[in-house]
Amino acid sequence: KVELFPNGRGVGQKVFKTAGFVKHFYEAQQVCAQAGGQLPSPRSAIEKEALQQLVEAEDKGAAFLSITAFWTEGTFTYPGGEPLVYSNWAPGEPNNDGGKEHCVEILANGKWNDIPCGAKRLVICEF
Ligand code: GN1
Ligand code: CA
Repeated sequence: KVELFPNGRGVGQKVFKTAGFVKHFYEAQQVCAQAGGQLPSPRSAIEKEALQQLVEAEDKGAAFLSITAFWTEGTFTYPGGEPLVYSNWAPGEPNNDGGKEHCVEILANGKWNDIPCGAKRLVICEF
């Protein structure tokens, strides 16, 4: 437990840990892969809440999720194309604003919003 304080959270078999910096989506993906993890795929409200706590505590704005609509325009999936089993979209989202929002952020209130993958967001990895 001690190694998770203050920038990590354990939920069941999963651990979420923030890198403490912001990156574009593709760099964020690489950061997590190089660390032996991946970007977060929250599959339940309890996992969402753990991520929300990290976003709130880090106070560097929203964080990227692993979820994208890159291969399947309009349909968000986990990496590899698996359909979502849980979502927590903000009201009116995903709206594909400007037709260019294929990545997803989790806000400090826990809600999700689709954003451009070129935006910089807090890096949290899932292990
Ligand atoms: C933001 O900046 P604006 O209002 O065009 C957001 C969108 C949201 C929208 C909700 C880069 O768009 O993803 O859908 O607010 N864009 C970014 O009003 O965060
Ligand atoms: Ca959006």
